[in-house]
This record gives sequence, structure tokens and C-alpha cells, in this order.
Amino acid sequence: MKKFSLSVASLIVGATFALSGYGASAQAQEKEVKLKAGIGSSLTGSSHGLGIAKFKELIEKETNGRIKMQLFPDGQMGNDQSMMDSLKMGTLDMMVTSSAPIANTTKTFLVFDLPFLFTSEKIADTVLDGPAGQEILGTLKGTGLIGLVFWENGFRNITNSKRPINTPEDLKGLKIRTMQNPIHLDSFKTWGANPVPMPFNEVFTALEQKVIDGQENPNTLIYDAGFYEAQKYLTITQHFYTPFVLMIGQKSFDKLSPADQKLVQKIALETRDYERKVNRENNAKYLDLMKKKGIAINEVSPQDLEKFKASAKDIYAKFANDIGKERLDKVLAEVAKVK
Ligand code: KDG
Repeated sequence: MKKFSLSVASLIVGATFALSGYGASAQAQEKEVKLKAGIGSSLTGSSHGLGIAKFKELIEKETNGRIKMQLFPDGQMGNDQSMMDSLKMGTLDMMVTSSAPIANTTKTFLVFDLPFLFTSEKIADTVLDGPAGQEILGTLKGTGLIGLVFWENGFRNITNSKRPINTPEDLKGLKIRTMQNPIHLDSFKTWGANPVPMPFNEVFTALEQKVIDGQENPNTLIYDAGFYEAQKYLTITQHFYTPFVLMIGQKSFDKLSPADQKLVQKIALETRDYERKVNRENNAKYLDLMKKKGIAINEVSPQDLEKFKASAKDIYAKFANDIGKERLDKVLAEVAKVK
């Protein structure tokens, strides 16, 4: 059973400054730096856990331990939203979150929540690493958050304890946990479910206590968080593709010397392909493991998938203004180019 430790953020906030005193002196580069990073999942089974562990390994190695990182997994620093608040305040330095909660800070991030926007990993990588994706990362400027790089959370599938999902009608009346994001809520309403927005670290208990019937996540997290233990069915829908975003708080970034700022950006980029590769390997491996452990897995037929797509079409128009029409068109044009 997956247990999440209580948040220790409140104990740490205010008790220490996350970064050791970092003057603008000529020797700033030689000064010791401590960076605290939080994620909502494990360090060993989740791709962003392995990714942040790799980031720590590389930055400590490259600076011979002058920069040290302390990692807080399993939501010890709070959920995605509260970790973002801590980054803005400067009480936590770095974090990895799904892009969906970032849309509550910068609406343009909603573009990544559009149903069936990306239909292959190649499309996702090309758009995220290309001009449109990088521009969207840049929209965080001035919010207190700096988006360093897109990693991968991945294609989301639905699990539930009631029945296999083949068509939107099968979702009718099911209480499905979603992230706290308006497009996710609207999409599941459109498909007939009763969406229940909830932070990630409350989902396992809610499933176990049957407060909700199901949830949706990529295979990697369904396995790593143990959600499958409280679920009977897993349906491959791939209805959303969720990027992970590795972020550093503006306050923490400003305390680094220019050379260390560059180093943080360089290593963020170096970890990108590693994190995506691990995610893709685990996604397939964990699906197999869950099958062996008895969860019933079904795929939706292409015709039935069209029903999900058709009923969610209006969502694109509904959120175009929030995303920014030009930006949405640019993303759609880049998607079409890769297709
Ligand atoms: O550690 C996992 C979370 O931070 C979260 O972003 C994962 O996609 C997610 C969800 O459903 O909340």
C-alpha cells in the first residue's frame, strides 16, 4: 500500500532560508549552495523522481559537491499547488509538477490540457521542445516561477472500480478524480462522468475508501502511487498528454551566480531525454506488472475513441481565449506539421 507522509513544508518554511547566503562577490561561484527540491511521488519508481535524482547527481558531480541538493519526495513539501506557492515565496527552491496546475498561475498552459492534442510522443517532444513550447515556458516570467524544461508525465488512462470503459456512456455517473484544472473538469463532464478535483496525494485514500470510483493518470503513476490496488479496470484512453515541468523559484534563481544559473539550465536540459526514456520504459513495464497483478486492461476501439474526441471538440473553442488564440493556432500548426 502506498502511504504519503504528512507535509513537513510547514515545519521548514520560515525555519531556514532554502539557499545559503549567496553574495554577489567575485567569489560567488565558489560559495556553497543548497537547493531543496520537492515532488509528489517516489524517487525510485516515478519518472520525475528518477529525473530529479539524476539532476541532483549531475549538479553535485559537476560542482564537486559545492552545490548540494536535498530531495523531498512523496508530497513531503505539500501538493503541486502548495509547492508552487513555496517556490514563489522562496521557501522551496525547485519542484516538478504536471503542467495542469500551472494553468492556475498562467492560463496559457491550458493548451496542454486540451483532449487528444498530442497523439504521439514524437508530436509531444517536437512541440514542447520547439518554439511554441518554449514560448509557453517563457510565459512564467514575472510569476515567481521559472520553467526550466519539459519532462514527461505522459498519456493519461482511466482506472475505476466499476466497469471497463469503452464509450463515454460507460463513464456516466462515475466519480472520477481529476486534477484541479478547468479543462480536465469540463472534459470529464462532457464525457458523462462526475469529475472530482483533488490533489494527487489524497487520491489513494479516496479510492480505497470509495469516496471516488476512479481516477486518470499515466501508467507510471498509476503503478508508482499504488492506485491499481484499489481499482479493477484500467482503460487505455490516452485522452490527455501531460508534460511535467521542472521549475525553480525566481527568488532562488536570483540568489545564484550567473554561472550557477547557467549550470542549472544546462543540467535541466541534460536530464530531459533521460527522464522521458525512463518514463516510456516504465510506462510499458508497469502496465505489464499491473496486468499480472490482476487489473483488467482494455483498449478503446478507434471508432469509440472518435466518440470521445467528437464530444470534446467544443472545448478547444471554449478555452481559446484563455490560452490566447494566436498561441493555440501556433501549437496546432506545429502539431499538424509533425503529423
Ligand atoms: O507527483 C505527482 C504529481 O505531482 C502530479 O502532478 C501528478 O498528474 C498528476 C496528478 O494527477 O496529479
